[in-house]
Amino acid sequence: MKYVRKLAVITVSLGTIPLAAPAAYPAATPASGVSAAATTTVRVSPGNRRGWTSVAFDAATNADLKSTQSLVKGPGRPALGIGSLRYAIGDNSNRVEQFRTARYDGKRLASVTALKYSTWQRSVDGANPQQPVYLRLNIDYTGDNVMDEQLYYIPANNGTVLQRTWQTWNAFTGIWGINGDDGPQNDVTLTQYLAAHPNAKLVNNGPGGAAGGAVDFQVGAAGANQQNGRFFLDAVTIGFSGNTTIFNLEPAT
Ligand SMILES: [Ca+2]
Ligand SMILES: [Ca+2]
Repeated sequence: MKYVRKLAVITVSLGTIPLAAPAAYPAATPASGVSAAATTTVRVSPGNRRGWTSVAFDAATNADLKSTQSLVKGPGRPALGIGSLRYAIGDNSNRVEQFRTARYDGKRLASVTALKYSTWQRSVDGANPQQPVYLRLNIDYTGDNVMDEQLYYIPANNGTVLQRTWQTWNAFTGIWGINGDDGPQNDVTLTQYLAAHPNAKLVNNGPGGAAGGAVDFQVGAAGANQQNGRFFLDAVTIGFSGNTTIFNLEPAT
């Protein structure tokens, strides 16, 4: 059941952005136990998935399905490296394919400083243009570690979707649906969401997939928009408190 939650538009700061020390002064040394902001690129491959799992379920029956996902070469020139994660959806428009991780569970939404990813997709039967992989975050805002809402970043609400073309989506600065996709007019920014739920944090589990995790790049359950299509994901970029990890999805070598 979709519903629309009205959120006050209040500007709040999404975390603290460290300022660079003036050139004339020596750079401050981080306090013990505090790591300096950094960006790290890691390779996700069949032999080392870095905490990411591929699961699938049927949205109509809630039955687990065998995932169709695989790490493959291409298509075209991926955002990073030579490959990407491939999802396949056939005739069953209730199939939901999830690429999830629990590695960020428990972290505060307010400390997110980067959320970005790249997509490519095509229709198999040519009947309908396909929509890109979307991003779902499971949120607890009451502090009991039980999910209250889900935030959905839907690329089509954030720009023009192209077929058979790599595109990069900046979900951190984009607009999000609450508990589904009610169109861009009802979406909120993370800043707006945090104004209403300042203690929001990422939480396991949410519907679908015994092996869960709050951060989930998924396809499916989108009617003809994600049916009989092939979908690809790469360059998943996630940052908290200025520390950013770029996951380069790659096939086995
Ligand atoms: Ca790649
Ligand atoms: Ca809760």
